[in-house]
Amino acid sequence: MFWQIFTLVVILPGLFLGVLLFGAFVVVPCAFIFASWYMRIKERKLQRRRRDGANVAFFHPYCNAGGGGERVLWVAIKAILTRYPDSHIFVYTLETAEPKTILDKAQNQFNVKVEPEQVQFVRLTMGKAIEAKTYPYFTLLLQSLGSMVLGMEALMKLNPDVYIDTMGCAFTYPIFRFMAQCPVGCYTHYPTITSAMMRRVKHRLTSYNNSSVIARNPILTWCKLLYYRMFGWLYSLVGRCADIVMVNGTWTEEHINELWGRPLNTHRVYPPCEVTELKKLRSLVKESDPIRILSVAQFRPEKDHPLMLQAMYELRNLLINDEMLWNKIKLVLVGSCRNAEDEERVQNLRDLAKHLSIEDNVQFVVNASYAQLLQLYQTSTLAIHAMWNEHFGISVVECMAAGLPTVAHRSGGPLHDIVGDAAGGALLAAEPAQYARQLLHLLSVPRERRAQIVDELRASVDRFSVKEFEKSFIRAVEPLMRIE
Ligand SMILES: *[C@@H]1O[C@H](CO)[C@@H](O)[C@H](O)[C@H]1NC(C)=O
Ligand SMILES: *[C@@H]1O[C@H](CO)[C@@H](O)[C@H](O)[C@H]1NC(C)=O
Ligand SMILES: *[C@@H]1O[C@H](CO)[C@@H](O)[C@H](O)[C@H]1NC(C)=O
Ligand SMILES: CC(=O)N[C@H]1CO[C@H](CO)[C@@H](O)[C@@H]1O
Repeated sequence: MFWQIFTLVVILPGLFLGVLLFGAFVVVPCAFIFASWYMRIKERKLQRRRRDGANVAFFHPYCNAGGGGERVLWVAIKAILTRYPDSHIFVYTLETAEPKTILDKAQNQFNVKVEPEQVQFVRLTMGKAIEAKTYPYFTLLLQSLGSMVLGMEALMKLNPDVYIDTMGCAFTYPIFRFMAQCPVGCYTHYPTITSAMMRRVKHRLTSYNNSSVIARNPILTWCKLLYYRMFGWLYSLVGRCADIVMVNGTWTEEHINELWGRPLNTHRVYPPCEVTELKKLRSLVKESDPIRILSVAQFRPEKDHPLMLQAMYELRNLLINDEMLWNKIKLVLVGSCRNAEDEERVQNLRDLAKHLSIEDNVQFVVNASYAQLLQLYQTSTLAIHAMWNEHFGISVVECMAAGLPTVAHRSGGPLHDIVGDAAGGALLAAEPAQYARQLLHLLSVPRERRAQIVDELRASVDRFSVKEFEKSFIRAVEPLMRIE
């Protein structure tokens, strides 16, 4: 009884008063100081920017790696320099190589020429914080928090006017959005977490980096699911801090929209593909040559070479009355083998071809050189692609650029990104019989029409060219570069 009265009369009012005093003497003044400091920084930055041009900073810790992500980085830098000549480019990086070495590599590998005085490198040192091997457990979360540490280091070293992330480090966005007071743009190749990953945990599937102990134990499964959910929630929270989002294709766009839910600020900007050289290739097919159907795909299970062999089998059934034509047709499977498993796969494919008794019409070219591949592009008549749900399908784009009418799988990138409006020269299929019909359809195109189809094919891959990338990239980042 006494305690209840005591609580009512003393503790509760005391608490109330405490909160009130705390609010009046600590929170409000702090907020006030913070706000004025904030405005001053913003004002000072704006003055400098008006006078000297914008400082545009790219976050790309591994800018010398020479992969597809780096091509995006360098082409994007070049595009900004061309469109906004008075801007200053900075690259946050962990690389220790000399600027000249990095820029030379960009020129040799991607054919992008940037002068050393046009770009400055801001060297970061806390690389360990974002390496997956630093964290044996909770890799996803800890790595992301690590990227925040790296982002803080970056901000300490340079506070830019525009921040663009091309590595997909979403956890750095709030830092630059709120602490640096600058607009944030990002180019996302791949969401850090996808709902497919969560589904896999839920259904207790062991995939490459799961541990089977977790998959067998329901409580651990539940914990892991909770962890993924929480991470997904955090990821969507930080992702929404980006003012504009660029994604590299339909697949990524769908996932990012699901997670970040900002379709109006999300732009699809296809990465620049090097298609100009392939577009210059001239066909060297002679009347006496075999009719080659080319497949360019590593000998990996997901590439689904057996589907191509079954399609050939169906094609032979269609050509039962035209032995002459069938004897001329040759499926050429070009691809590399990475290891003994791949070699075994090739052997199995040979056996399957024999089993379907089409072995005389199938040719394997393992580990072809680039020169050999170019020659095959020029001496083939059609191309085929069979992988289900491929995210993009650069090999399809390359075959089309080389002027080969193509039949691709009706799913993923070929369906949503590539074949869409290729007009006649590129077709889709899913079943072996369908493949066979589409191939036959392309084979029976009359010669006059064929030249026209090839031109249309080549024109359609311009959507993936460097020029188109520059145009879409500039259009997307325009709002960031405007001074309001
Ligand atoms: C799972 O593996 C991928 C690729 O190796 C890695 O990026 C990711 O951080 C790993 N996730 C977890 C939870 O270990
Ligand atoms: C986008 O990036 C991912 C990851 O690198 C890749 O798998 C996918 O093919 C890319 N999409 C396009 C359209 O290039
Ligand atoms: C193809 O290359 C891989 C790795 O470079 C090698 O292990 C393999 O033996 C090669 N296969 C053939 C048939 O040349
Ligand atoms: C990294 C890891 O633990 N991978 C495991 C995923 O599950 C398979 C199947 O149980 C194991 O063989 C892997 O070692």
